Amino acid sequence: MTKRIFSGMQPTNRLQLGNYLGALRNWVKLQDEGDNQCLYGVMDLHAITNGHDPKALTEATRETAAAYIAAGVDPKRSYIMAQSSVSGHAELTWLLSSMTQMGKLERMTQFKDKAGKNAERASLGLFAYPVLMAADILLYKATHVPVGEDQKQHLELSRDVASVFNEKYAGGKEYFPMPEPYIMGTATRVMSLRDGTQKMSKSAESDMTRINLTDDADMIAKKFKKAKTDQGNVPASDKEGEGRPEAMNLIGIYAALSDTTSEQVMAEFGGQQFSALKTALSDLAVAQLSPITTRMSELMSDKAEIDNILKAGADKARELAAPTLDDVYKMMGFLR
Ligand code: AQP
Repeated sequence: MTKRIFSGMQPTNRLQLGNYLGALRNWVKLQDEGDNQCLYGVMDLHAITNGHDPKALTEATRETAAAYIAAGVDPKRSYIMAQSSVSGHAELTWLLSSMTQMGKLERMTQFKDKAGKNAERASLGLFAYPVLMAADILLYKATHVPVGEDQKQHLELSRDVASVFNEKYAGGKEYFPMPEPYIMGTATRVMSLRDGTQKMSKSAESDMTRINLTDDADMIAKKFKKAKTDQGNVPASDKEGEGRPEAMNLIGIYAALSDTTSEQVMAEFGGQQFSALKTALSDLAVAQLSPITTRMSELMSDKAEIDNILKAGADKARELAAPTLDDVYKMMGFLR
């Protein structure tokens, strides 16, 4: 069976190493696997829910698309589009929002995390984020969604919304397939370089917490050199690494970049000073990321070309989505 895969990233800032190791490089593998049909959106509608700068959004949208392509997503085989250019995302969100209970949205931990103590001031968009995500997936009848740990709860809500629709408007038939989480064997959770208990994030305030896909070799070396560690040496086992999140994070990043396991990294570096691991890590990161960085900057030098790629992707995506949106309107009783 052909798997239809949907995923995306928010153009909230420049992509960081966690986006690459946890998602992007897996997308490329999925594109190259079997006869998967992959759609990778630049999720600009999601990106405005926490306040945004219009110019920065435009640039980040292009740069995110450039990162996808530079990392190996092929716009000829996979769909790459800006979410906002396919109006079905927003339309379906409205239709689905009327069958999503507030109580379910209130239980979403990401809303609680992102809204923080100031939930009263958070936007309706941030609260409704999971409904937009459900629409993103269902609009294309995606069967599989590569997700990180933090998105599992949202995917569960998408499944819930799909079954409510199927029950209410499709007479219990599976009009929307239940989207399955696609957990990649190599899925990695990359943590901040300054605090091993926080995930590396492109919108975290300090740039020193993350490696950006646009960082040059010197910057990568500087960030790893300054990465927080502890007084001890590199742990040689999980037991030695207990309660040492920063140390285990560097080991995890090394393992992910070198396609090995943390155990192998600990066998190689265990007992040595952190400086040895940090130097090796910088070299490895530079070797893996610099071709992507170079390609991104080539792509960004021709913005019209990126815009064309996004436009072509949106045209294809719109075509794919149109019959579903039309069905949904009709099934819900709208005159078409
Ligand atoms: N640190 C991470 N480790 C592993 N995977 C990660 N992802 C993000 N950070 C890490 C994965 O990247 C994809 C895109 O994420 P997103 O842009 O939708 O937003 P996010 O997950 O909230 O990522 P950021 O970088 O933290 O963005 P901001 O700062 O805007 O919130 C997802 O598949 C995610 O799992």
